[in-house]
Amino acid sequence: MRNRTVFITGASSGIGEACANAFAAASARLLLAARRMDRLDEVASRLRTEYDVEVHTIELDVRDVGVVSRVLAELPREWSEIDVLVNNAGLARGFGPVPEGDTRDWDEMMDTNVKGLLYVTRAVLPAMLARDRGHVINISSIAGDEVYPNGVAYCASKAAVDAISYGLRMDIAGSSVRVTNIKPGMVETEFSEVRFHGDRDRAAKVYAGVTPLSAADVADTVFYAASRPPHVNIDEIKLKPVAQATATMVARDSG
Ligand code: NDP
Ligand code: 8X3
Repeated sequence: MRNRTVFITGASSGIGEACANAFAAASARLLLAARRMDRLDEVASRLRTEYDVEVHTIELDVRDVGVVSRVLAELPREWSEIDVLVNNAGLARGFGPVPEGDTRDWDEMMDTNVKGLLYVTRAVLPAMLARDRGHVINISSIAGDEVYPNGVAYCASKAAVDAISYGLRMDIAGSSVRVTNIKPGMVETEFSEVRFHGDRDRAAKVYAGVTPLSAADVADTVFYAASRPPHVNIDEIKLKPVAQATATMVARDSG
C-alpha cells in the first residue's frame, strides 16, 4: 500500500478513523474527509507522528453535491489520483416505528448514506476509470439485508448501499476498478450516540454484556479487501461479533 492514495470519508471517528490507522500503518498516503475539522486534524496529526505518512484533510459534508463535486475537482494535483475510496461516512438517526418516524431523521440518513455515497463515487470514479485502476469500498451494514423493527429507514439506506455496490460492478465491468461491499454488525463507535441524538446512557446499553466488534476489526477487513492482488475482487464481506446471531439476536452476559 506504500504511496497509494486512500480517500476515506467520515474519518473523524469510529470505523473511518480506524481505516485511516490501518492504511497509515501500511504507509499509504491519506486523504481524509469529514465535517468536524477539529477532530479530523487531530487524527491527521497523530497519523503523521505515529506513521510518518502524508495526510491531507478536507472539510466535506457528503450531502452537499455542489461542495462534493467542487472540493474533489479542486484537489491539489498531488492528491488527485485516488487509488482507494472508502465510502464510510454515514449514520443512523432515530429509533422507532415508521408511523411515528421523524422525517428529518429519514432525510438525514438517505441524504448521507445513499445520496452522499453516490455523489462522492460520481466525483471520484471517472479518474479511476481513466487510469483503469482503483478500488471503491462501501461501508454498508448487516442492516442492509437483516431488516429490524424501529430501524427501517436506516436498513433501507444500507439496502441501497448493497444495491449500489452490486450494480456498480456491472456499470464498470470491463475496467480494472474493483468494488467491495463491507457489512459489519454491531461495532462500538459513536454510532449509537448519534442514533440516540446524544443520549450516552442509552448508547452504552447497546454494547452492555457483549464484546462488540471494534472499529479496528472492521478496518482490518477493509484493508484485507484492498490488499488482495489486482485481479481479485472481494465482492462482499459480512462480519459480526460472535455473540450476535442476527441484527436483533444478541447473547448478553447478565453479570
Ligand atoms: P461514527 O459516528 O463514529 O462515525 C461516523 C463518521 O461519519 C464520522 O466521521 C462523521 O464525521 C461522518 N459523517 C456523518 N455524516 C457525515 C456527512 N454528512 N458528511 C461527511 N461525513 C459525515 O460511526 P461509525 O464509525 O460506526 O460509522 C461509520 C459507518 O459504518 C457508517 O456508514 C455506519 O452506517 C457504518 N456501520 C456502523 C456500524 C456500527 O455498529 N457502528 C455497523 C455497520 C455499519 P463528522 O461528523 O465529523 O462529519
Ligand atoms: C449498524 C449495525 O445492527 O445497528 O449498521 O444496524 S445495526
